[in-house]
Amino acid sequence: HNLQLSYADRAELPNVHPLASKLLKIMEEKQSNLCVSADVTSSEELLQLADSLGPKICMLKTHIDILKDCTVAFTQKLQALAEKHNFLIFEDRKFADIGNTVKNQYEGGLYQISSWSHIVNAHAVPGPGVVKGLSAVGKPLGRGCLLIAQMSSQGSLATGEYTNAVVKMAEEHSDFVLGFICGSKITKRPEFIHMTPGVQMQTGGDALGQQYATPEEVICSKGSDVIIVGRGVLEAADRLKAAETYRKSGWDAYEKRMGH
Ligand code: BMP
Repeated sequence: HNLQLSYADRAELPNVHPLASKLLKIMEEKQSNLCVSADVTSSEELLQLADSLGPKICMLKTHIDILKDCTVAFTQKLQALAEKHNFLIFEDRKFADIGNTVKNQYEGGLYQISSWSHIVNAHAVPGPGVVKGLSAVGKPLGRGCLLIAQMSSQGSLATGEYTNAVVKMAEEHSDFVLGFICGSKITKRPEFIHMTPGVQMQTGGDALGQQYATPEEVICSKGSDVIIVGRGVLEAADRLKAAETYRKSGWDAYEKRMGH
């Protein structure tokens, strides 16, 4: 019956991660459980997307390493847009190495991800050291992390016992881990955020193993919290209109789940 707790209620839970609380409040305020996956290759285009879609989204997901022209000025402008439109930035880096290495990858290199991204994610496959390494960098900065518990792609190995072990790892590091990448609700603890990629209005997939569910299925039937939409928005003739369609569809599914 935790499904009945509203986003706003969950934001006030005593053990909620501060960033999860912030996200839940943004979602309630903007009536949006939509995270747009800004998978474009030009930083100018990404900034334009962030500025135009900003009012519709609770979060913007990036793959910084697919940009052909990333600069420090770009990440500063992106942060300013996140402030302006009140959304969080999630760099989908999928860290997956020993603690000492991910620490360096998170803080340094070309992208200095910890300096601009509120949220990152990690595979649990290396064991808890990956979370400890990321936490050493991110926690002092007030950052948070999602663990990849399931994947949307066909033939994913992240299932069953693996998924259960990821949930346990998150519970043991809830000072830094605020939720999951997953296909459905995988823990009853309402402090954790469930975020689901592989979302389009039409089910089906792409030629490389991606599999899609609808916003209604993901939020209402599967009990997830946030829909992550890339090409459903990016390949639309009118991206702003498409983003509004996904926002409304995700929000209506949430209202339905709440019994409103
Ligand atoms: P699209 O909606 O265009 O299929 O894009 C999905 C986005 O979510 C991509 O950026 C992809 O890297 C990411 N993603 C995914 O599709 N499935 C997962 O299990 C995890 C992901 O991060």
